[in-house]
Amino acid sequence: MNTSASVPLLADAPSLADLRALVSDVVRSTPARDIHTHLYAPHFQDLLLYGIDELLVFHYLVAESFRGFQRDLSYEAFWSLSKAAQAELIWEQLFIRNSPLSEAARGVITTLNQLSIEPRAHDLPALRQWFARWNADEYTDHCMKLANVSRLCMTNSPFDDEERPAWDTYRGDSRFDAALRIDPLLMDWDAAGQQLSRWGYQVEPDLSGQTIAEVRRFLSEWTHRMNPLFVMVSLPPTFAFPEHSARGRLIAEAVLPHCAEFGLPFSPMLGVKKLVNPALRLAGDSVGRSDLDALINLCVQFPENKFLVTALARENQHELCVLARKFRNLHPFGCWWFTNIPSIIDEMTRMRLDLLGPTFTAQHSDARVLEQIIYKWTHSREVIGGVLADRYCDLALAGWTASRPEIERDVRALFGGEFERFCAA
Ligand code: RAT
Ligand code: ZN
Repeated sequence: MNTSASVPLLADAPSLADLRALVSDVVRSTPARDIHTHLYAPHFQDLLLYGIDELLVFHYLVAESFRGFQRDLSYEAFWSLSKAAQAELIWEQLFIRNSPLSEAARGVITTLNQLSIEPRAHDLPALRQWFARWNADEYTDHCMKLANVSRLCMTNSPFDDEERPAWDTYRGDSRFDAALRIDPLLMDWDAAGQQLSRWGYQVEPDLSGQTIAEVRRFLSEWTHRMNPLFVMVSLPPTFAFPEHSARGRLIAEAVLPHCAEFGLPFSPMLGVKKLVNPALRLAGDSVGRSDLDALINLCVQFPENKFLVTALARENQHELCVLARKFRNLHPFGCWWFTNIPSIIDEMTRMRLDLLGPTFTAQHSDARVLEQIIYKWTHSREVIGGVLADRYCDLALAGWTASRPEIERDVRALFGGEFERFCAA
């Protein structure tokens, strides 16, 4: 922010300090639509995770704990422990032996604090008792209120054996949206095709015959069942398009025509290197730079489709913004996973505002445990609020003082409004 600029503020304009306070208030009080989480509506029962043990065994914290665990604790020994025992080890490692300075560790403290729990005043058994008194339905409302989140989008996989049967009896939940996740279909066609055959679809390993039509029938049936906001997949840094592969053909001939027919965005999440350390299981994935030419080709070759995109590599963020300037069927969203840390949220939000104005979705939580929406949105709002305050101050110094309704409009756009406009287009 350039506070020493010589352009005077208008006489009746708020001071820069007042403007900062106003922006911060708007960012805190504007509800966010959380467009990507791994949370489930209470109907899905045990799939909705909450409580102190779940918070502590979050895979981000597992990865961090292993850096400090004694060498004689093998990965397998850790995984063979009960969840409570794993949580105790992580608590000891990240909160007692060290200060919880990392983003994910601080997140546990922010969460407890906003739940009105003094973390140092309790041991884990006492904390467990506190969480055990809630029922899932009321607790969902409570956490959404504390996080100031208006809706949560789930990640829904027809290939998940635990989740699939629950759809038979699900009648919707006004707090939750669905997203149709199809990683197995695109990343492991051999196995997914066999599964589709077992479910009665006429598919062939080489995609011949009725295969494409049958994959579309599968997608249509699940789209009717789930009523998803979009169709999503996470892809490796090596993803290319077009591509002579089952994945390339399935995207071009089944997934994108399906999305166009139902008016759904396709959401490639780019840049995950799966299981670079398989022993860490869910915590073992890493990041790599993607070649965004694949995205250019998708946007050019499928102008009737909409692409809702996030990238994992910091190095891809600038190019993604530039591409969004070129293609209005491309909507960047969120600071995903390893980029969901204050230093990078700050950098990405500034860059996106510089290049796109308020025409992107600033953040999603990626929460896997219900209470995480509290810290993820609190921390993100702190950073995004600071970036926006700088920006409105710079604008005021340039001669345009935004009013409260204008700031509210812009923040609503960044917290879900632009996403809704993009989906409706
Ligand atoms: O951020 C995460 O929790 C990751 O493990 C992934 O789930 C990622 O967000 C994804 O959706 O693939
Ligand atoms: Zn995710």
